[in-house]
Amino acid sequence: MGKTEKNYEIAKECFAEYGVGTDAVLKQMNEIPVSVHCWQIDDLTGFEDFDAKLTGGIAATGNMGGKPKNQTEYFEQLDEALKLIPGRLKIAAHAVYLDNGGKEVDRDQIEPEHFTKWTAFAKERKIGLDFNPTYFSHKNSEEGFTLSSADPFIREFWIEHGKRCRRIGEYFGKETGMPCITNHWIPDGYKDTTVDKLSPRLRLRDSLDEIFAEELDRNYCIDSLESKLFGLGSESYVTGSHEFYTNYCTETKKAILCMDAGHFHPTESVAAKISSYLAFGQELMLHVSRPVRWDSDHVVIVDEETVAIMEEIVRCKALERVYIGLDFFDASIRRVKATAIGGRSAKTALLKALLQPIELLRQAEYAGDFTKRLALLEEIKLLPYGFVWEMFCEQNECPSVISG
Ligand code: RNT
Ligand code: ZN
Repeated sequence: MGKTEKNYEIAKECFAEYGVGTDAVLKQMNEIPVSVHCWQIDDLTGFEDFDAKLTGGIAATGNMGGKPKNQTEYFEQLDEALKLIPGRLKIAAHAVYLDNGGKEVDRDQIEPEHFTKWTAFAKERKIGLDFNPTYFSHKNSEEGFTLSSADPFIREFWIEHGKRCRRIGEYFGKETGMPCITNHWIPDGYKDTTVDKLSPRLRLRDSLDEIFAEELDRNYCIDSLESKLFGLGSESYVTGSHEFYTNYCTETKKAILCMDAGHFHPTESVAAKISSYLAFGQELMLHVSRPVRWDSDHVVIVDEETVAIMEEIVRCKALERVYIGLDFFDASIRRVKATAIGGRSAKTALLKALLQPIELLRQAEYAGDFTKRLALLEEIKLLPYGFVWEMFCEQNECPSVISG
């Protein structure tokens, strides 16, 4: 027996004492996809223009070398990163990662044919695809407003973009045989105290109604709307707030809500919000990220909030209703490894959540034995999760450590 197998046997016994079956957990781990975002590899530059500037109140800070200079390098590096993340995956692409064949194709012109590299890449690796319209880094978003702009020309332009992106999402879904989550995030907002907070929201509502007017097959395209509290330059008012999208999704049922872990007040927890949506039969999309003091999009680590998010999904038996995606971009460390570290950490957090002794914890809680509940929650922190992780990596022919 090799070291991994020996260690795994020890872990198996330890978890069995708490009524947890590690074999079953490993099986589950192989079924749950994590959607790895495409944009950590190149600081969200995309393929429209390799000198493009990132705008919209988000920023990839740092100047680590090795950023891909063309599409070939980009896909090589993405592939390298994915090889370091064990288990089922999806890739979340963004509209600026189109292949325009060297000709200018504006955002209101994009078609599925510009994204065939993505479907080929995904099919070859048997992974799913998600999609994101890019409502930023463009001359028509420079005034700070897109779908909620007061300028009908600007609004129309972005509505057309949204409509086209949904069809690309549907194309992704059909090609991969897995639903594509098409996630809409807009940067719209004001830097300073805003007098009319209602009009932009009414315009956003109308724009979304237009974008979603075309009914698409839910087996291929599921739309999500990503809320936000503030951005750089939109500190005081964001049109697409959490409340706005929560209400839009509930009332229209045209889209599901996307919660990004960095888009709330620093003491708010996404984990704490999940069950309130599930109580009303809603599905959710998540952008697992790591805000450090603000929406800084640091690489995901196995921190308390990430584990809490995964625990909540598992405890609510909502693995089929909550879609797990990643969102971070850090240009101060090596980008391929950054993608891999974040992906692995999200999966580690998921593994920890699946290995919790839910039955024991529930029993203690229902019996009103809160002392036992607390004791258990503390004890299990020291169980040998790493040994199960090693086995998970081995089964997926993936290195169990990547620091070397
Ligand atoms: C921005 C949102 C959004 C973006 C991506 C690139 O605050 O989190 O999800 O990070 O679309
Ligand atoms: Zn996000």
